[in-house]
Amino acid sequence: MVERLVGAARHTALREIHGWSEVEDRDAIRKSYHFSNFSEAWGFLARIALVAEKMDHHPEIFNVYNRVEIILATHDVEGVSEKDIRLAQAIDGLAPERDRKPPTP
Ligand code: H2B
Repeated sequence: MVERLVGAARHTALREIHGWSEVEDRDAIRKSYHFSNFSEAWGFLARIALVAEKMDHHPEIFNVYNRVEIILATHDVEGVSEKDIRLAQAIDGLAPERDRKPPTP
């Protein structure tokens, strides 16, 4: 049974995924990715689709030209669960290296 992440477990989980932030008006997390052009952005989305289907957990996706915004939430718990954290990590694994790690100072 999947549970909504709250408290210390939530804090720790969110610290493990770089660049993801909490959505303001609902319990979900979001991240934006930027590419050189539409083709690169769409290639990224195609790879996300395969991973999401395999995980049976699906992101909300917004695309405008070279920009991709991903929002993750778990419907069953109306909030963020471990499933979203795992999908966020998988999506970051498909992203360009610059979007996976904190910027070097
Ligand atoms: N995706 C997301 N983001 N949240 C869910 O709760 C969810 C899903 N549930 N994909 C899955 C499918 C569920 O509807 C099926 C039946 O497993």
